[in-house]
Amino acid sequence: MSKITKSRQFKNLLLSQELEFICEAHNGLSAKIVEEAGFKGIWGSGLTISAQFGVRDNNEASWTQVLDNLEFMSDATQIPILLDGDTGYGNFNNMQRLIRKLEQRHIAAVCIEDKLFPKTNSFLKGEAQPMADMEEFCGKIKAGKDAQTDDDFCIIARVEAFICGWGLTEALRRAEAYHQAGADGILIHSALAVPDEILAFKQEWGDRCPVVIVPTKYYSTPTEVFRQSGISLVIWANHLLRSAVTTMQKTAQTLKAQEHLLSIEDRIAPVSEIFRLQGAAELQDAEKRYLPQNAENMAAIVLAASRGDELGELTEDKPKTMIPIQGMPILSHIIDAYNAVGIKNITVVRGYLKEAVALPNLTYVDNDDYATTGELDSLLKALRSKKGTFQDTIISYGDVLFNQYIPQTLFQEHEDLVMFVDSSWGGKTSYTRLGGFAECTEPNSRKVFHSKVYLKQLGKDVPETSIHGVWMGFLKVSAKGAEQLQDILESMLADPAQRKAGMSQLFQELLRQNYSIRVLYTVGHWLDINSLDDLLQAGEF
Ligand code: SPV
Ligand code: MG
Repeated sequence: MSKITKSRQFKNLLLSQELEFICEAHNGLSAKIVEEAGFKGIWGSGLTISAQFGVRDNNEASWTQVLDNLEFMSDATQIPILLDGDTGYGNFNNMQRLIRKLEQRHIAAVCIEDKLFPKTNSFLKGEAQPMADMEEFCGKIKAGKDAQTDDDFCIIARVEAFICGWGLTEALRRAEAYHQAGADGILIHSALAVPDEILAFKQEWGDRCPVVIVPTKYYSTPTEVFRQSGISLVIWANHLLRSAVTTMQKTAQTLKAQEHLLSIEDRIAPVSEIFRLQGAAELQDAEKRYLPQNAENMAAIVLAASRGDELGELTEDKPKTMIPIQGMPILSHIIDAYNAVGIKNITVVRGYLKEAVALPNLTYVDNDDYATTGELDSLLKALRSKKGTFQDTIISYGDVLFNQYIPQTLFQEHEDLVMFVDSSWGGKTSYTRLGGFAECTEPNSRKVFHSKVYLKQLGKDVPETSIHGVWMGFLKVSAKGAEQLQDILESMLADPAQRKAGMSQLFQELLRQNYSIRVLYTVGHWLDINSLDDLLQAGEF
C-alpha cells in the first residue's frame, strides 16, 4: 500500500516532467482493472459513469449518486482518481460542498468545465452549447480552492471554448483567468479529428501551468506529438466502457442465438478471475482469523481397518465399526456425531471385511494390508488420497464413540496439532490400546482455562506419577499440519520395522521433531469400545 496520499500522488503526476496518462473507469471493478494495468491514476468520467447507470451525460444521475459510485472506485484502488465534476453540480456553494465530500472519500482531484448546469456532453452539438460566465466560473474555482483542507487536492479547470465554437483567443483568455483564480491545471478540450486546436493552445500557453488533454476525437495523433508539445497529462476518457459494451453485446447476441455456452466460455474471463478482482482470497484469510471455525470446511478421517479381535465372534462377519449399538452400527453413530456439527467430508479407512463397511455419503480408502500393518499405515493411505486438497481434519477411530462437544471444540482451536486428553482416566489400563497415557505441560485444573497446555510425552510406559490423563483417540490437524503429517509418515513408514506402528509412535516422533501438540482436557464425553462390557455401556452412552 502506498504511503503517499492519493492527492499527493495526483499532484506529482500533474507536475511530472514526463507525459503522463490516466484511464477512465466507471465503477469499482473497472477502477481496479485500470490500476492493475499499471496506470498511475483514474479518470472518473461523467460520460461513462452516467452510461453505466444507463442514463445520459446530462446530470441525470445526481451528484450524490456519482459520489457513491466514486466511493466504490476509491475503496477498490490505491491510485488517485480525478473526478470529471461536470460544471461542479451548481454554483460556488455546491462546488464547496462537493470538494468537502470528495476529500472525505479520498478523491484526489476534480475537473470542472465552464458550461451551464445541466451540462451536455461536449460531442453532442458542442457548438450550440452556452458557456459559463467567466467571472462566475472563476468564483467557483476560488470557492473550491478555499474549501479544500488538503493542500494537495487539485482543481483542474476545463476550457470548453473550442467545443462551443469560440477561437484560440477566447480559450487563452479563459485559461488565464482560471489559472489566476487558482486552478492547478487547464484541461483544453477539442472535438476535432486533428490535434490542431490543442497544439495551437499549448504553443501560446507555454508552461504557465500543466495542460491536460482528452484525445478521444483526435485519437490518430501519435502520442509523441503530445510529448513533444509539452502536454502534462493525457486522459483515455471512455475506452474501458466502450470495449466492455462491444464484448457484452457480442456475448448477449451469441447466447440468445445459440442457446449454448460453448462458443462463449473460452473467450470471457473465468469466474475465478472475477473472484480474484473482488479480493475473495483476502476474505477467506480473514474468515480463518475472525470467524469461529465452521465445521462445514472441515474433514474427518476415521480409522476402521482392524477387525476388533477382542470382541470375538461378534466380528466374524463384520469389522468392529459395523457392530450395532441400539440398532445402528458404531460407525453410523460416529458419522452422526460428525454430521451434527456440520462435518460432511468424511473418509473411512476400511480393511477387514471391507465390503461390510458400505454406509452412504462416505469416502472410502482401503487398507488391504490391514492384517500386516498398523494405524499409521491406514492413516498414511488416507492422507495420500487427499494430497493437494488438505483441509482442517479430525483423525479418529472407528470404534470410539463421542458426542458433538469433541469435534466442535477441536475446530475452535487454530493450532496445527490439537488432541484431547481425558484427565479422569481412573487407572483403566485398556486405555493403552489407543496409544496410552499422556504427560502434559500442566495437569488439568481450573488454571488451565487461562493457559495453553501441550503434550510432553505419550505412551504405555509413562510413570504413574506423571500421568495427566489418557489420549482419547482424537487428533485435529490443520491443512498445513496434515501435509506435515503425511511427510513424517512417509519417512517413518519407509522403514519396514514401522509397518505396524500406531498413533503413539507418531506422537513420539512428532515430539522428537519438536512439534507442539496442543492438549485440550475433558472429563468424559467419549467411549472406547474395547470389550463386551464397553458394548453394553455404549447402549447407555
Ligand atoms: C467524460 O469522459 O465524461 C468527459 C470527456 O467529460 S468527454 O466525453 O470528451 O467530454
Ligand atoms: Mg464529462
